[in-house]
This record gives sequence, structure tokens and C-alpha cells, in this order.
Amino acid sequence: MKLYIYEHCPFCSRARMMAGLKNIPLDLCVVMEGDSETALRLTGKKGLPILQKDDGTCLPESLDIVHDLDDTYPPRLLTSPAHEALLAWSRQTWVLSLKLIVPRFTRGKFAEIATDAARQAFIAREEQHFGSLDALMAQTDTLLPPVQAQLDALEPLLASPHPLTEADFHLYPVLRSLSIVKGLTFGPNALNYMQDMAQKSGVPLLSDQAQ
Ligand SMILES: N[C@@H](CCC(=O)N[C@@H](CS)C(=O)NCC(=O)O)C(=O)O
Repeated sequence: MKLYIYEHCPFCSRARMMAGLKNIPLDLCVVMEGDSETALRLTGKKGLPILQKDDGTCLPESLDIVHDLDDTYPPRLLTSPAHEALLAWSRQTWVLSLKLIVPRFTRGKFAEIATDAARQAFIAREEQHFGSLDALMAQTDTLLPPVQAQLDALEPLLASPHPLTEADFHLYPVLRSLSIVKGLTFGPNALNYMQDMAQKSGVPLLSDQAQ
């Protein structure tokens, strides 16, 4: 099986997490930014991740891939309803974090932007939605405090262990994305969760390239 991804992509991280947690062998295929043909050829629409099974069939949509892998490879990991508080936290935090995360993704070290042309294509794609990414970088000081407040509010939610639910496939990708942002302080419970999930899923954090 092949999983087509961008390394930076939080949606792709969801699918990678389930494969890693279940030790499902997958070929990770990184699609270059600016390559709009691969996804179109496989699924008829834009967007990664895409799971290509050994029979050639292709499945897009990260959460569909998460559930498909969980259903296909027993034992099932997702047996409890989604942890509502963690799901709500993840959704709220994602919206507040995008303007910090996106410009840093475009400046990061990822295989999909290993060439100048691919990096420029990524910048152009994101600037269609966000305007000047340099301008967003310049707003860092005003964008950090609301996200820091969210991180502070996460600590009690992670004070005791919780069963794995679909919420973790929202939460970890948000925290992984935030690990590329310099100037945020992760509390001990968040750090413990992030390091544990990175180790168990094999989806690495981005702290080593925080900007
Ligand atoms: N709902 C989709 C969203 C996937 C998505 O937005 N992927 C982005 C990468 S982060 C993408 O491929 N964008 C490129 C494009 O749409 O051309 C999912 O959960 O898989």
C-alpha cells in the first residue's frame, strides 16, 4: 500500500498516525508542491493524503483513511466515542494557529519543498488564502498570546490518561504543527502527550525546526 502525503500536512499526519500505531507497512510517497496531477490522476480531485491499496483503489480524506486502516487491520483501536473536550480544543486551536503555522511550514525543511520551484508553488498556494506570508510572520507577537492561552487551557484536559479516540487524530496533528512555532511554551502534560504519540506513531514532531 502507498500513502501519498506532504510531510508538513496535518491531515496526512492523521493517516500516518494510524498506520504507525498499528504497525501497518506503508510506502510513504511524498508529492511535490506544485504537482497537481498526481492527486487528480489517483482520485479525480486535489488534496492529500491519498491511500492507494494493493489492488490499485484509492481512498482520499484523512479520517476515512484512519477508519479504513483501523477497520481493516485488527484489533480495532478506536472503540470509544471521540473525546469531546479534546476535539473542541483542537478545532478552536487550529483556527487560532493557522496564521502562525502556515508561513513557517513554507519556510520549513520538508521533502515536498526540496526544490525552489516547489517551495515557490507552496508559497503561492498559501498566499491565495492568507495573503502575504511575510506579513503574517511580522504579526507573530500578536498571534502568539491567544494560542499560548489555548495551550495553558489544554494542561488540565491532559492531566490524566485518556483512551485513544478520533479526537487524538485532531489533537496530535495540531500540536505537531504548533511545534514548528518558536515562542510557545508547551506544558508538561502536552509535552508528555506529544513525545509519547510521536514515539508510538512514528510521526515526528517539528520542534527541531521551530522558527
Ligand atoms: N478534508 C481533507 C483535507 C486535506 C487537505 O486539505 N490537504 C491539503 C494539504 S494540508 C492539500 O492537499 N491541499 C492541496 C490542494 O488542495 O491542492 C482531509 O481531511 O484529508
